[in-house]
Amino acid sequence: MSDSSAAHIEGAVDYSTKIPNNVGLVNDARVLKALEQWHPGYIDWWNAMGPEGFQTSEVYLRTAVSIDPKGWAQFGYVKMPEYRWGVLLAPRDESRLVNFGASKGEKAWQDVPGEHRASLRRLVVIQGDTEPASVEQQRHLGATAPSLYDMRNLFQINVEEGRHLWAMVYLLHKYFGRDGREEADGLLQRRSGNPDKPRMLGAFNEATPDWLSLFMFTFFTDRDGKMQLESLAQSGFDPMSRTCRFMLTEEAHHMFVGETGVMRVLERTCEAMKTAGIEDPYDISKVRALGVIDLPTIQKKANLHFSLSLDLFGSEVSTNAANFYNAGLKGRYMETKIDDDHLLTSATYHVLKFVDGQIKTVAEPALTALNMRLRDDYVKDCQGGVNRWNKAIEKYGVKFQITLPSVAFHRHIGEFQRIHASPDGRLLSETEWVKHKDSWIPSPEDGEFVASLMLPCWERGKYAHWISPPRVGIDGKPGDFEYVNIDQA
Ligand code: BYC
Ligand code: FE
Ligand code: FE
Repeated sequence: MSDSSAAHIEGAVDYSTKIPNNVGLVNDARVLKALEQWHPGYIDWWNAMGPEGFQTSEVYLRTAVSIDPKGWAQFGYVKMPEYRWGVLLAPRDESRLVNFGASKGEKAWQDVPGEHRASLRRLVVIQGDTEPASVEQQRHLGATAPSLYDMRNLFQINVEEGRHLWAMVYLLHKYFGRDGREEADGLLQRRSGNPDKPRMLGAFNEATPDWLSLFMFTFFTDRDGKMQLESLAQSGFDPMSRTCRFMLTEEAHHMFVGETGVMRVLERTCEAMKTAGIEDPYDISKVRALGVIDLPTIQKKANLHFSLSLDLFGSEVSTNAANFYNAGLKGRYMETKIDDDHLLTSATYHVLKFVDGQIKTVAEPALTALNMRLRDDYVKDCQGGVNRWNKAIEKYGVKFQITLPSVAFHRHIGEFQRIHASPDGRLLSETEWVKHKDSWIPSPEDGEFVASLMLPCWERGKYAHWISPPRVGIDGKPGDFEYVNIDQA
């Protein structure tokens, strides 16, 4: 039996080709060749723009060896540039249909319908662009990792975002011919934050200066990733759906790192306050003197990353979104669980808008309000995590709660981009905004303070002073496990 036959066992990944895959690349010479040609450019990009330093360190990473949810991961020491980035799709369901839009009821498409080619390519490219962007944004963080455990989690996320890029590049090469190839090359050319060749979406050109930002990013921005992937997983274009479904299994870990990361920072701060007998969370200088991050600064970071992530949903009212839905390309969150006609030709949806100088709820056609709807689902999902943070603060008896700011706060896309609003949703003049903004989003001084705590802590089993150790290790490993073996040079 040849290695390649493994690809035909349900869920198995074929490692015989240069690009591990479960899509039968061994029998698809054209696409295999295209991906092999794209590979060196990817490795060059990874070496130039991936994690800075540590490229020769052994990192305890999980690699997908199967797509069976129960047994897909295998853990072991890997040097990041040698990670086996693969093309992995969830299994095909022969009976799957297009479940919404004008083509509802047709068999799911195995090829790109000609009339939807441009829209679909755009969705694939935008999705693909965010993945390397996040790696670029996070590339400096290894140097200040608060523990080997955290460093390993960062690198795990980075290699998986790299794999998500591969996932989109596969679709481009397989289904979009020459322009797909050009787009795949473009994904390696744009750079986060570069004014001449920026990444496509706003939040992916922002800096991730410190580890608290990383945790907020993986909580809020990776969660946008989850919502977008969930709606693309509904796609009538079956390869897109299958690709996104597998990506979602990896996304869960990214959000876990974010939620538990922020949680550990909150716990450490509350614990230090309690020990020192500080009751007022706003006594910032006293709290900072303990070497931990004060709660109001954590709130400001949440405000910033939440508002940047809301921008990723596009305009509240969007004909693009309506067209994507009508075309059967991008559905709603949990589309098939929703009890309605899945056409939305006559339905309405409540949208928050800025009308006559006021923030108001307006009924809009549900089709054009799909971005708003997905954003609402997103906000609910965020709130769940925030509630868990607040329970932890409560346990320490500290009188403080993290809140999600108004969706009108600090926006750069959509209805509220031209106004200023406070976190509790009051309209503000330009002067008021300028006067107060430093108390709502991190000021340069806050940034300097947080940066001053970002000292590397790379001893086995040790954690930086400003963050609590995790409750459990990765892959059942003990707290003092050597998650990254730095000295492998
Ligand atoms: N920045 O009708 P509109 C992830 C553009 S994150 C810059 O308002 P639409 C990840 C828009 O492109 C998930 N430009 O919005 C997380 C359009 O341009 P054109 C990524 C923006 O199109 C962490 C114009 O404004 N995946 O995976 O309905 C780590 C008017 O558009 C922005 C996706 O986003 C912005 N924020 O919705 C790693 C899924 N917002 O066409 C990874 C694919 C809008 O006039 N993308 N514009 O030139 C989409 O579904 C949609 O493109 C969007 C925008 C939801 C992003
Ligand atoms: Fe991703
Ligand atoms: Fe992610």
